[in-house]
Amino acid sequence: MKKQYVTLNLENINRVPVLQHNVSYSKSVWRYWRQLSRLQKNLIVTLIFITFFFIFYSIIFNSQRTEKNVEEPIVFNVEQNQVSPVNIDKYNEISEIDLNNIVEKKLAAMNKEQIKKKQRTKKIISLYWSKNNVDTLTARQKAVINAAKHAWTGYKKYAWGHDHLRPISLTYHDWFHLGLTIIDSLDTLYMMNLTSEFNDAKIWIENKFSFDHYSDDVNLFEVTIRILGGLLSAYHFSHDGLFLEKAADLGERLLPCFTKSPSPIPFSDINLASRIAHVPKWSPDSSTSEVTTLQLEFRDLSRCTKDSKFEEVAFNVTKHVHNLKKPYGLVPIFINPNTGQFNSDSEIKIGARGDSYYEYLLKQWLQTGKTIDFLKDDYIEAIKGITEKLVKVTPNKHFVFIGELKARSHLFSPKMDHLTCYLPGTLALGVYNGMPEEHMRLAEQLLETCYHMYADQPTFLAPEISYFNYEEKSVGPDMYVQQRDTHNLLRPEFIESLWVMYQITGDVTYQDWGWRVFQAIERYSKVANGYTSIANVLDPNNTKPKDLMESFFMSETLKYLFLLFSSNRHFLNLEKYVMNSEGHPLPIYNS
Ligand code: DMJ
Repeated sequence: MKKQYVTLNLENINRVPVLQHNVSYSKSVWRYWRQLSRLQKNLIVTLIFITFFFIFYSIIFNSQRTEKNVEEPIVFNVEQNQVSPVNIDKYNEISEIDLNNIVEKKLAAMNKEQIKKKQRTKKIISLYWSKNNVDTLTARQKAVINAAKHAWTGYKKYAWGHDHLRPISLTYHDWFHLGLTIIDSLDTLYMMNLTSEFNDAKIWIENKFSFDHYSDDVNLFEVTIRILGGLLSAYHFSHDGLFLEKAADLGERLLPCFTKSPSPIPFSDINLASRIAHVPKWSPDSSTSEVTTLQLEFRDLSRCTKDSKFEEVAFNVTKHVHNLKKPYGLVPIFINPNTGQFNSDSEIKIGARGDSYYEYLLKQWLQTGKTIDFLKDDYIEAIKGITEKLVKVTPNKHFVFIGELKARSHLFSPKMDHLTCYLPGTLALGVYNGMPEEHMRLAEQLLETCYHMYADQPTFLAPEISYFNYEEKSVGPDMYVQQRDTHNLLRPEFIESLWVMYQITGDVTYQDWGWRVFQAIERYSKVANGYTSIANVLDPNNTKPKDLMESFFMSETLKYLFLLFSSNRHFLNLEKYVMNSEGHPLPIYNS
């Protein structure tokens, strides 16, 4: 059948009456205007002029504000599907309590489903940012947040609930089967205001994180600094009891390491389900840095739970080591839990297995409000020992570096682990808190050497270990890398020291150094689904990705970069918090 169309002339239907209406309307306005007196006319013209002026002014003013915001963004709540973006400028002058009230009002205006979602979010957003530490994000911080989101997205997609992401094979790696990356990331996500990610982590902890399911042996030190430390700092930031509950459960399960040992030195390994503690499979000894790097976390757990047993057992270790004879105030890197004595055949070093003994002397002293004198004395003596026995300078480039004393002979070895680069930050923190001024000079010199560990490689990424030629007549380069040490695990120590130095001195050079390292990470370690350690820092065209993203990349490296790039260098106040060895902030107490 043929279709028939009817054409309606809409133009004619509509136009005529509208036109007529407009004409008659404008005629009546004109008539009315002519009837007005001159004064009335002048008044109306002036009013119209003023109105136009205000409209024009407000358009210009708003456009300037928008431009300003583009330069220095003030959007803090990066995640869109949470409580609407927190405008830091707006909250600059209001107290923490006011901020809570604002969030309360927003919650009240939401529908039930939204409220259900937000109640988990509420605590997260409303507690961290307060009048004193509120800040605006810099462009560099935004870049770090993007990196954290990228790392987290890959982890969530391919390794959720497992310890580490393998970002190239798109699978996971388990060490303790404890979801290490989730818990190690909590406070970093919190500080970055990545609330949706934080909530996902929290829900996992609530529903899946139960030690009864784990039958594996774990390392006391690693689990303490990563899991206990991570849970406790998440608890302090969010005030959410879930984290403390899990921390206390873990603390109880770790206790047999101490209580079953015949000496105050704990066993290094434990089965979290059976609670059987033992020495490591490969040695009768525990690592000295490991047994002396538990105290911040166990003390904090005691203070939070009001149960002193955690603090007591951990502090007994420190007191015991204090009473042992230490060559030059320095500690051999192995100690036996059965005898309670150092293994005198072991090396003395500030890198692996020695490092955080020195760090926790200072930090325990700070955590307890500078009230325990022997910690300060042991620290000062140790730094003196380091300066006299381990610090040397290369002849040409004048690199100040820290070497090691070999096992048995105690002969000097010019080998410096990247791990040692935490020391400049610790030294600076000490000076800031009244330790001898000369420590600062050493801190600056060491930090510069650490910078060269990065800057002198074609990838701008540091190797795991660097060696130095320090003899006057030596012909080789001042600093060099051995083939077996060319890997970079995205470790945090250098960045950590940069942050502390920047916070204390305000010297922006440290920010610029950090930025260069971050750019190198973006260039050589970023892959489509996360970040990877690389095996070769010596060749930009052949970095040999190792397909592993360690949990400390989120807990420390990215967190310290984020803090380093803040325009408010006291964003995280070092007078209120002390960072544990895994970058988890814990509060400072009076005693
Ligand atoms: C982290 O797990 C901690 O910083 C630890 O104290 C030393 N090693 C790694 C990072 O390099």
